[in-house]
Amino acid sequence: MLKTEESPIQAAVRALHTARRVVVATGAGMSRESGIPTFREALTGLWARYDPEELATEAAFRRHPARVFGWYAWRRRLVRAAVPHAGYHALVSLEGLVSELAIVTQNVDGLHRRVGSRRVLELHGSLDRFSCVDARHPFPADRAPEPEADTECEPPRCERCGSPVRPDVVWFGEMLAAGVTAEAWDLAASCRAMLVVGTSGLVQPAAQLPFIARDAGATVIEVNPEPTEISGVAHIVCRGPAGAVLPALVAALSQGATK
Ligand code: BV8
Repeated sequence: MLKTEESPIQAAVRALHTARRVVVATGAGMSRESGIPTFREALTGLWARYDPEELATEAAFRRHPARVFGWYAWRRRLVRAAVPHAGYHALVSLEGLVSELAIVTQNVDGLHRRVGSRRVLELHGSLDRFSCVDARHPFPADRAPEPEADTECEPPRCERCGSPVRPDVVWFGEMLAAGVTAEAWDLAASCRAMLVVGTSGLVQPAAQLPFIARDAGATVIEVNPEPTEISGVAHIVCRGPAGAVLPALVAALSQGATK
């Protein structure tokens, strides 16, 4: 995919320039430069001794509701304090440079929506929403307790059935919502270019998206400072942080657009 004298950014610009439909698939690395730790890093403080894949399950919540609810309250505080970096704003600008752009994110922090990206599919739900664990009755976010310190926190009870309230995210062992999954798979199978940003490609089924795009003939472009499970399927690899690579990519694309 790379011409000999081309840099990865130039090759990516060439692919984006001709792509009618572009999908950007993002993972936890997309929020790293906004101060939100990724899953593979050690968690800080109270949570350093727990494995996220242990805490992010219904079984953990039913066994230790205050610990799991407190962990999400801690993450919500991090997210509220987070400032979306230049890479987020570059993706908003990218909407004006390609015919059709959709963001499919594994992240639950809502940062793409916060900066104004228009079409965002949240495969794994959102920290901003709550529902009860037994019947998934919605629970008003403004009623959720917001403990100041990083401590365990008893979840509120559902006003309709009395079961404990959980964050409205997809836990390990849970199915993704059918609608958003179907839409994301359709986009991956019909896009002409897919930017894969900040994901280790370890969590299924989200990790299939770049493979679906590649099999459908799209150009797959990875943006990540480290090699990942996706690197082997990417036609173009931009080795670097999202906060630097995405602005550089969009600046080069917009210069090309004005030529
Ligand atoms: C499912 C929401 C059907 C919650 C998340 C055994 C039993 C049950 C299931 C399984 C099983 N074995 C496998 C499975 C399937 C399981 C899975 O994939 N497990 C993995 C661990 C092997 N998947 C599921 O359970 C899914 N459901 O399969 O249902 C089913 C049902 C029953 C039984 C079988 C199958 C549901 C998965 C969704 C889980 N929920 N999030 C919450 O957030 O608390 S997943 C969560 O972790 C994130 O959403 C994200 O998806 C994932 C973390 O991955 P990444 O985003 O890639 O982040 P990571 O930290 O790994 O990597 C960061 C990357 O960023 C790195 O590459 C790094 O280099 C890079 N980076 C760092 N800095 C930067 C950067 N990049 C750019 N710029 C930078 N500055």
